Amino acid sequence: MSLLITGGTVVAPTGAVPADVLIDGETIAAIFAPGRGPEGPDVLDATGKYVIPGGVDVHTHMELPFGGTHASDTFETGTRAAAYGGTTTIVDFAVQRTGEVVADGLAAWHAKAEGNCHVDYGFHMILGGVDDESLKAMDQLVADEGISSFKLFMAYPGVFYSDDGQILRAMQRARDNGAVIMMHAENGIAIDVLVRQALARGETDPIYHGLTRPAALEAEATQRAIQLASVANDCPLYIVHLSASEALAAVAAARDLGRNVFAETCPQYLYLTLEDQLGAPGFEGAKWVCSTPLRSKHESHQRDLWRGLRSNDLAVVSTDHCPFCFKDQKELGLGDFSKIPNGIGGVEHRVDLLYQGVVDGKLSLQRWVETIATTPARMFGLYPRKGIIAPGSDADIVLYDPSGRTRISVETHHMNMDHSAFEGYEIAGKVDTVISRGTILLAGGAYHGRKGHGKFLHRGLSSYLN
Ligand code: DUC
Ligand code: ZN
Ligand code: ZN
Repeated sequence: MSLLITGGTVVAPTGAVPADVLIDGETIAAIFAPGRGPEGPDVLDATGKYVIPGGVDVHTHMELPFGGTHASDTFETGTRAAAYGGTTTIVDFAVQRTGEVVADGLAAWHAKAEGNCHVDYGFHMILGGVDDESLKAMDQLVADEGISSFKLFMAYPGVFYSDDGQILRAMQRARDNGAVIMMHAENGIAIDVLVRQALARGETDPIYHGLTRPAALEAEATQRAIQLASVANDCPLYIVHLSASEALAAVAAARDLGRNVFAETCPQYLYLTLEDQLGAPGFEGAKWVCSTPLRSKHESHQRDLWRGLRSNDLAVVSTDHCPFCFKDQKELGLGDFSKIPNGIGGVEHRVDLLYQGVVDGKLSLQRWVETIATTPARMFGLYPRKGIIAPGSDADIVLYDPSGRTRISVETHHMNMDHSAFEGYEIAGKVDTVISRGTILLAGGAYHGRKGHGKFLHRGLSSYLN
C-alpha cells in the first residue's frame, strides 16, 4: 500500500524543509517538493505539522527484575505507551545476571519480547559478570545476534558491579569486536559506605537516596571509565543517564581530545530536581528515586545539560524507562530509602518533553530530532534504517503538531504505572500521528497498533564513531 504525506515540514538534523513523503509498503519510497508527488496513493494531510522520524529510545527496561521486584511495564504495555508518545523503536537491556550464561539471559529477553511488542525493538546486553566465557559471548553476540553494545556497572556492588579489571577486559574485547561499552558511572563502593552511614544516623527518607550519591562520585566514575577506555585503545564508551555537571565536564574534555566518548541524558534530569521531587514531603519522593539521582536545583546541572545537548557533548536523550508503581513497589523502601526500587517511567513522554525544550528556546528543531531519533540510531547500528526520513529507510514517521497541547498525567498516560513522574506538565505541542514501517499506529486520537507488530532489530556496529 502507498501513502503520500503532504503539506508538512520534514525535519532532519540538517534542516527543516517543506516536503511530501511517499511511503510504499514498509519503507519510504521518495521525497518530493510540495505538491510534486504522484497521484494515486492515499493522502495523509500534514499541513501545519512537523514530519519527523519516529523516536528511537535506546534505554528502556521492560519487565526488568530489579530491587526485589519487576519493572511494571511489560514489553506489550511499554511499547504501546512508546507508540502513543511517538517512539517507534526501543533498545532494551537484556540481562546476564551474575553467574548466569550470557546466551541464557539473552534467550530470556527474546522470550519476553517476541510477539508482544507494538514497535520495533533491539537489545543491548548487560554483563553481570566479566570472565573468559562472557568475553567470548560478546564476540558471538556482535557477530551473530545483532547485539553490538554492552552495559557495565560501576555501581551496585554484589548485584551488577564490575571492578576496574573486569571493565578493562570488556573494553579491550569491545575494541577488538567493534562493540560500544555503555557505562553506569557511579562509584558504587563509596556510595554503599555513604548509604550505610546515612541509615545508621536514621536518615531513611527518599531524599537521602540523592544525598548519598553525590555528583562527585558520578564524576569520579565517569572520569575513571574514560581513562580505562583510553587504556583499551580508545574503546568506544557511552555514558548512560548522565545527570551531573561535573560528569559532563569529564565527557566534554575527552571529546575535545577527539576521543570516542559519548553520553546520554534523560528528561528527568532536564526537568526534575533533588529538592522539588526527591525531597517531596513524607515518602512521596520515592516516585523519583532513580540512579543516577536527580540533582540539586541550586547547582548548575540542568543549565549545563541543556547546553551539552546543544554542543553535542550530550549526543542522545533516552528515558531509562524503568517504571515501578508507588503501591507495593516503591513502598518496599518505606523506612529505608536503599530498598526503594530505582527507576522512573517515561518512555511515553520523551518526544514531547524535548519538544518543550524547542518551545523554550533551549534546543533547535534540528537538534530535537537529532537527539531523540537520528543520533541514537547512528550510535547503536540502526541507521539509516531508523532515525531519518530518507528513501529506503523504514517508514517510521511521526506527525507532530506544534499547535497542539499535551498534558501529562497518570489519568491519561498508557504506561503501567500508578503515578506519573511528570504529573501536570504541559507541553506546547502534541504527537498527532504515528506510523511504524508504513502501518498507522495512532491517528486522530485513535490507536490502531497491535502487539506483535514490533519486530526484533538485528543491529549492526555503531556508525557514529570517529
Ligand atoms: N540504571 C539504569 O540504567 N536503569 C535503572 C537503574 C539503574 O541504576
Ligand atoms: Zn544504570
Ligand atoms: Zn537503565
